[in-house]
Amino acid sequence: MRLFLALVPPLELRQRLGELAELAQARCGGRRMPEESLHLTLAFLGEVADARMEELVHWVSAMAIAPGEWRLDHWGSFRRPGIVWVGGRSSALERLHASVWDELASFGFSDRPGHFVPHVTLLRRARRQETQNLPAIDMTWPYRQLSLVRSFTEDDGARYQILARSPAA
Ligand code: 2AM
Repeated sequence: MRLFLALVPPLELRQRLGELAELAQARCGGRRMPEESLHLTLAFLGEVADARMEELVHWVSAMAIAPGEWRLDHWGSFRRPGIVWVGGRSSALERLHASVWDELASFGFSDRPGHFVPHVTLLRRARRQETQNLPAIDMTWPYRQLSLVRSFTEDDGARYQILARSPAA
């Protein structure tokens, strides 16, 4: 199964991100991420065997993370596959990303990316990636726990299921 570790936004922020996704879609086209699917990926694990998934559920369920606040302050895009996102640099998230990958290495996961760009994908397959005239962003995302998420591919896009959460810090 396809798994990743993510931060899930609090409800109020999720709604605001959903509104931004609508604005962005009106300008850029493409497919909007459903509001309930919005997240920040901390670590993409790819295909994972069932037995390994159980180990990960135990690990995440007992994981203590330092709580923090992520400030989102800019729009961005990745050329392929037409991703439009909002995000912000954060040394706290970089530390969390590094410590999660250090622990993942002990499980044998070695696809640690060289570069971490904290972002929330709002659109996929955007026709245009002109974000310069979209409204300025200044949001704070308080986070206290990490989620282990399963991704299912369906005809109209991916669906996500939370398999485990770390205890709220
Ligand atoms: P994206 O939003 O920038 O596309 C579930 O698919 C999550 O994992 C998405 O947030 C996606 O990031 C990320 N993801 C998917 N495939 C990936 C890959 N090959 N490498 C890194 N992250 C990936």
